[in-house]
Parts: sequence; C-alpha cells; structure tokens
Amino acid sequence: MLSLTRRRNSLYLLAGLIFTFVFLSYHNLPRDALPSGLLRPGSGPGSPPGTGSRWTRLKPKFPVPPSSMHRLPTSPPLHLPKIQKSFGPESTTDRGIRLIRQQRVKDTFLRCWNSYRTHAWLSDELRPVSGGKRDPFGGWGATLVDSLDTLWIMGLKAEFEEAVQAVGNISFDATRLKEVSVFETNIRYLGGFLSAYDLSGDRRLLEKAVEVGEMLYVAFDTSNHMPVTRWDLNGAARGRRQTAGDRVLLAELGTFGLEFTRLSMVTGDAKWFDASERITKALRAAQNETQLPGMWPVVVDARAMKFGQHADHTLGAMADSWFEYLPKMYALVGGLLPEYREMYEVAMSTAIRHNLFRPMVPGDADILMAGLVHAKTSNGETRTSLRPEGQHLVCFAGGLLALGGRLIEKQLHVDKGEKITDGCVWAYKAMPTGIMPETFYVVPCESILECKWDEKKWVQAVMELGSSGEDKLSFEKAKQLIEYKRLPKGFTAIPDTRYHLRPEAIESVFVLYRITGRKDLMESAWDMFQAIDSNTRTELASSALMDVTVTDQAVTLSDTMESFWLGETLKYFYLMFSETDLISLDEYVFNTEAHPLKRLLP
Ligand code: DMJ
Repeated sequence: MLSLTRRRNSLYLLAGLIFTFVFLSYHNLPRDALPSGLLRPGSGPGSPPGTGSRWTRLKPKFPVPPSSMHRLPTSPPLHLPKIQKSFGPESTTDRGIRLIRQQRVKDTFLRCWNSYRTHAWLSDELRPVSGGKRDPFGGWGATLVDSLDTLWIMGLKAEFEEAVQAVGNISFDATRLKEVSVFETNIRYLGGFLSAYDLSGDRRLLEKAVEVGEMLYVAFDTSNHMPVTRWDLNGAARGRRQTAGDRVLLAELGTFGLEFTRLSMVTGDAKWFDASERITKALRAAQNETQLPGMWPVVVDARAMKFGQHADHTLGAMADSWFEYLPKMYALVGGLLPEYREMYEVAMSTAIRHNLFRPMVPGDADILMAGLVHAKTSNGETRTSLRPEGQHLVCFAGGLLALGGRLIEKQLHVDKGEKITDGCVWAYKAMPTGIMPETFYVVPCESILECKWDEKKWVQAVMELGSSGEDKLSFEKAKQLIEYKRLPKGFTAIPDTRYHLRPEAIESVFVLYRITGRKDLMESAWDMFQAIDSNTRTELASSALMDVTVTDQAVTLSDTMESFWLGETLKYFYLMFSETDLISLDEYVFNTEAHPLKRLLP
C-alpha cells in the first residue's frame, strides 16, 4: 500500500514537473510584436523556448537594444507573379518514363543513406570507398541533418522518423574543430532543420533549429554586429571577445537572410532577422560604391565595414549565395521587403553587362557563361577585364536569373538564365564522363549575337594560355597539350578536373524546367543523372571524382561524399522527375543548400 502511494506521489511529481516545464516553455518564448500572418499556424504558445543550451546562458558583450532592432514588416503579403509554368496533362508514356527515372534516383539515395546509417551514423560524412567517416562540419551529423527534408520529400517516412529521433542526440554546445564555418553551419544545419520542420510540422525539429540559431547568434556578438565567419566556437563559449574579419568572403558574410528570417517568422523572435538585416543594410549602402558599381566583390572587409575595395567580381564561388538570396528574400517575405528586389535588379543588370559572355564552341551553340570580372573605378570611370572561366558552382546562376526574372517580370533575365543553364548542360555533354569539371577556361566570342566555331582560334587560345612570359608555346605544342590534357574542343584549360557531387547544374535545370516546361531539359537531366550515377558509384555509396576527363573510375574516386549529395543533388534530381506541384516554386524558396522554406503567401 505504502509503495503504491509512493509510486502515485512520484507520478504526480513527474506530472507536476512536466506541467511546470511546458508552462515555462510557453512563457520563455520570445514574442515580438509580429503580425500573425508571419507566424506559422501553431506557433505562439507552445513554441519551443530555445533555452537550455549553453548559448542562451552567455551574456552578450554587445547586446542589441530592442529599440534599434529591425522587425519584420507587418503589412499583408503581396500577390507576386507566378513562377511555375501551368503544366497540362501528361501522357501515360511520359509519366511511366518519368516515374522509372524518379525511382532510380531514389534507389541511389537509399543506397547512400543506408551506408551512411551503417558506417557513419551521426558523423558529418561517410567515406564512400573505404567506409570510414569524416567530421569537417562541427561533427554534428551534417549528412543526417542535410538529408532530413529529402527523406520527407521522397516519402521515406520510417527513415525520417528514425533520423528525427537521432537528431535529439546531437549537442551543439561544443565541437572538436578549432574553427567552424558559420556559413556552412547556417545553410546545412539551420536550413536543414527549418526545412524539415516546414515540411513535417514536427516541433522537435523547430527545437533543434532554435538551438542552432542561438549558437549562431553568438557569432554576431561583435562591436559592429557583423558576424565572425570562421569561428572559434569553443572560445566564444568561454566568453572570448570577438571581432569581425577584415578579409571575408562575400557569400560567407551575406548568406543568412533566408534561414534567419524564416527562424524569426516561425518563432516570433525578431533577433535573427535583425542580425541578417544589419548585413544587408550595410551591403546595400555600398552597392554603387564598389570597383564594379552595382555588384559587390568576392572579398570584403567586415571589420571596417568597407565593401568596395577589392577588384574581383563574380556570381560564382565565394560570392554566389549572397546574390542568390536577393530575389529569394523578396519571395520569402511575400514581397514586403522591396529593397531586395531593387538590389537584385541592379546587381543582375551589372552582371549581365559585364560577367556574362558567349563561349566559342563547336556547333555554334547559343549559350552563355558567367565569368570573373576584374574591375577598377576611378573618377567615375570603370575599367574591366573578363576572365572567361566556367565553374560548376556558378551554374546556379541560370536558376537565379530565371527565378528572379519571373518574380520581377523581366523576360530578359529568364532568357539569360536559360542560356547559362544550356551552357552548363553543354559542359556536361562535352566531357568523356558526361560530367562537368569544377573549373575550366573557354574562348569568349567577340559578339554575343553571332559566333562561328574556329578551330585555329581555339588552338591559338590554348597556346596563349599555355605560354608564360618568354616561354612561348608553339601551335604544334599547343595541339600536343590539348591531347595530353584531354581538352575537349572549346576548352582551353581545365585547372580543376574534379567533380565534388555538386548540385548547381541540376539545380538550374530543375528551376528552368519548372519555369519553362522545356522537355529537352528532362532528357538532359536524365543524361546527367546517368553519367553521375555510373561514374561515382562505389560498393557502398557515391564518391566525388578527381578527374572527369578520364573514364577509368578506379583512378578518379576521391573517397568523399559531402552532405550536399543527399541534401541537394539527389533532391533536385528527384524533384526533376516528380509531379510538378511537389515543392512548387510558388510555395517554397530553396536555401542555397536546397532546403525548401515556406514562402509567406497572401
Ligand atoms: C553547397 O553547400 C551550397 O550550394 C553552397 O552555396 C555552395 N556549394 C555547395 C554545393 O556545391
């Protein structure tokens, strides 16, 4: 009897504790005066508090006074132009082919996922050849978190549930790394949790998103509120004083908007939106004061807040996602922040004028590439020179311009986006493996309107590029170099022959397909998938390649599989062959790690 009473008392005690915890959870939730339209249904009382981690207990050295906080706009969202094409009915044959292809993508995903689960569970990455593991992203299970929404989208609900339970074991309190990338942590972990929460409504994921958000917010605790981008997280946890860097990459400084804004939208706490808006406002003020007015350079000074000194301007590596987020931010908040639209428009007309060029290729295909511009402005005069390079990373720009063009109803942008995407498809098809290399050089055409293939001109360009100083290459030697370096016609050099399992080309093919419905894109996507799948396949999973110019797989496997293979690349391939309303671009924006976030709609 006594023991029964004791057991009952303990049960009451437990119930009391749970009640107290839930009650406190409600009331600890930061609740700024946000319009209910910006809060997802079910947020508000009952939302997770985001307390409990070591990060919320740290006293900020440079607190942001509530009076100076940027807050989300309160007016009703606008009716923005439709992005996706209205697709008509599909023939039974087309549907049959599409579904077979989709299943093939899913099979590849599952092979990789199961191997990760068996050999590298909770580590950042699986080593797909040796079966080992790696932890370059904090050691917080990057592949697990990056894959959550893909599992959901592919309908792998049992795997999803198991993964969600596992993320409960991840602690963001510390890392073994000396330095973590704040950018990567934001796009992979915060983006991954937010997206999986948006899709599933599972509040355990929102709790994890808040936990990561609280941690990242500490990186912004500097005197000017610019974030430290390569971050000594353990030092910060010990209360170390922080300063923003004086040479930081544009993408690493400017890629917080979507994740931080969405986090503010779903929690009702404006602090994350405020943190990213401070960066936007600073960059916006400098947009026309750079060496290439209208664009920002790859390297900026976040410490002195000087953004216009460096000379190199590109839409590609190290700058990319800052540009990507401009139209996407406009879409995310239902058009209520028009400055993003304005910045996008100015930046893209500058890039179209200076960075985009037509390469000379066999068959005279009318395609575009986005190169790097070296610029210097003095006394109002801008001098530029173009480096005619192609990059796998810059392939996202096709989708960026097409999406932005639809959002602001500028067909020119859609057309340019199509041609950039066609350029990436061309580069895939040109390689013996059917896969584009990481970087390469081509011959820029003199005119964008007409450009005839000229073999002699191509060899001469290889000659020039292969010569250094007095050491001039002859025409004959250039031809030997072409053979030795396995340069397909049109390529003048391939400084980086690797393929890292990257998504950018299929990303743009997917966006362009949803926008235009061009059937050839579906075929190109399938060719790309087959080429990638067959060349990268290992016993266990899929591996990055060292050299896409050779077809002997054994020589080229690099034994790495970054989390974006499951988080991005295979997701875009899967969506390419899905019904066109699955993750519609009219309902979601993808962050730069392909995590779809819900747009604010009227
Ligand atoms: C991803 O982590 C993101 O897309 C990022 O913006 C840059 N590239 C990799 C994939 O290539």
